[in-house]
Amino acid sequence: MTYAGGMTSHTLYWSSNSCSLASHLVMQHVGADFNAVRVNFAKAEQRSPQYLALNPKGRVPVLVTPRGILTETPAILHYVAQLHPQAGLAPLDDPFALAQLQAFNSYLCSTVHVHHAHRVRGERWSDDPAVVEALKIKVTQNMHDSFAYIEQAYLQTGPYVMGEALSTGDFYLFTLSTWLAGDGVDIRTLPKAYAHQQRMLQLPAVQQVVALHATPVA
Ligand SMILES: N[C@@H](CCC(=O)N[C@@H](CS)C(=O)NCC(=O)O)C(=O)O
Repeated sequence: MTYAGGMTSHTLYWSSNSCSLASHLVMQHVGADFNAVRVNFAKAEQRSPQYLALNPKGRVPVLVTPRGILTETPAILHYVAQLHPQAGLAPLDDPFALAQLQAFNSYLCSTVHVHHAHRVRGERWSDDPAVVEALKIKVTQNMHDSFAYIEQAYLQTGPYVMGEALSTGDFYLFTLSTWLAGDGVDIRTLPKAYAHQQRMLQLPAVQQVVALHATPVA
């Protein structure tokens, strides 16, 4: 990981197989001018003194902006949508629809992501190896049920989370859908979520960033 100097442009810190994919996808899709810095989790770079000086949370994503850093995926997604209104990734002039989108992104962040973390980050909740193992027990069920809820509540009327309009929520949902196989959920058993994932994979920005995230760490 090489640290970006200066604060004159936007720099996204990302890691493969992480929620930072959502921010990366949205920034690429809107054509944002930004630098991208890969953080190597295998080397625990997110816990290095240099990284903790940037983000004391020790997590990705981090977006370095001219006014300071931003963390938390929903905040970054909304910031990018606001800076690039022409991309139409959020209903910026409709308070209710915007609140609906914020609710969706908050659900992914505070609930679905946390279900997944019980499989891969159990040590956050306990130092006891038996407890860490036990925390994995309901991951498959919880991830399945969350995506089944999303299908029923969001993917009934249109191909996208917000119906006919592509939004930040679609890139975020796509990101979490890439975790399902590892969490023991076959996405093909969730036909609307599967169709959504396949539709998102048609977008050039998704293809480019997914390919980048799949490259081995140097
Ligand atoms: N609520 C945060 C969660 C950030 C987060 O947990 N990121 C994970 C990757 S998905 C991470 O950096 N994990 C590193 C670690 O736990 O050491 C967000 O949505 O941005």
